[in-house]
Amino acid sequence: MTRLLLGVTLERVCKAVLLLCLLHFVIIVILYFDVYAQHLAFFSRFNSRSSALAQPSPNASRPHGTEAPGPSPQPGANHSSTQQPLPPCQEVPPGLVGRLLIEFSSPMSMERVQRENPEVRAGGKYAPPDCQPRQKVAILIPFRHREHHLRYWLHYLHPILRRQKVAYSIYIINQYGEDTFNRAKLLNAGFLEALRDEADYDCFIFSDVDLVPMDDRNLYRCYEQPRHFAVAMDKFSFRLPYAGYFGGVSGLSRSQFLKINGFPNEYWGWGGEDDDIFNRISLNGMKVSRPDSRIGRYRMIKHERDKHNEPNPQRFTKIQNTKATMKRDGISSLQYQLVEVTRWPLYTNITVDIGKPPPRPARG
Ligand code: BGN
Repeated sequence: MTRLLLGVTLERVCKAVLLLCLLHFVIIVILYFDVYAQHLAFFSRFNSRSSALAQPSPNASRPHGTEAPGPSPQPGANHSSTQQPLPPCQEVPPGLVGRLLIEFSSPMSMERVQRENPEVRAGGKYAPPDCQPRQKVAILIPFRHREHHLRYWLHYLHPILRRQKVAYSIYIINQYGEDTFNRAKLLNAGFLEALRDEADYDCFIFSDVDLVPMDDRNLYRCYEQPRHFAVAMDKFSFRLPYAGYFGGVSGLSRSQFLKINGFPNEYWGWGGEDDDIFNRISLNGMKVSRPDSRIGRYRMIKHERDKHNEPNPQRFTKIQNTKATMKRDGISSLQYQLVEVTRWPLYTNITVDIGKPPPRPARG
């Protein structure tokens, strides 16, 4: 009797083990085909992306006064409408790496940057393929004759921004001609031109072309309060040079920017415009927010002082008068001519004629 019972139990155990083995085998077969399919998809994507190097896209140039090209596809637009909607991107992106090694001694070419960033769409646009980004960010870089810096900036920033899981576009706001440089006026023009390109940006980040973040936890997006990102630059021994410093890299949401009437148009040459922006923020009841100085670290690419960007001797008196000037001087009074828009593979180049400083009143 006991033998019979033992036999039956043994038979059941054997059957169960056999069933488990079968199940295991089926799972392995399914997984194998899944990985194989992913491989195929990866290679076909790689092949289709690696064509067409360093050319602006056709019909990209837009001459003086003509209409902006139509809006580009929205974030996640490559995700077909029959598929499930993407989940929202996580508040803290999971793929960040923290501290980064940044150096500017090895040579850099646009072809290399392009080859290493096949995910970036024409005009320097990107949206995460696997989640719905929380913000759509326009990154504006005031520019003239700094191609060498731009190559490094793009080389480092595209991968960082991808890891940060935002939808973004890079706009180079190039000052036409050789008159005195005007950083803040270029950024005002960039704000309007970015919105003419795509009307739904939530956030505008204003970055100098020679500043590269050393930590990808410094998230390029907008916050409850206007953001100052470049809080610990190598040239200032990784400290704020003074409490009200707002230079280098900053970010304002569309409503924060409009609340301060944009940036001043009347700072020609180097210095003071960032202090005026800081004053505008405080005078409008906002408070600058900043990352921790261990995270907001930056390397600056060393360079000679630019021609036609001498220190502005009027800056000392100008920054005393922000309260009186900000209502009349800003995005509301901005005048400029659009010269050309070109969509390059890694950025959109917008050349604007912002004029020249008014003649100084004669002395005596
Ligand atoms: C400040 C400049 C800023 C500049 C920083 C850092 C002025 C205004 C008169 C005091 N401000 O002194 O524009 O970003 O240095 O270089 O010069």
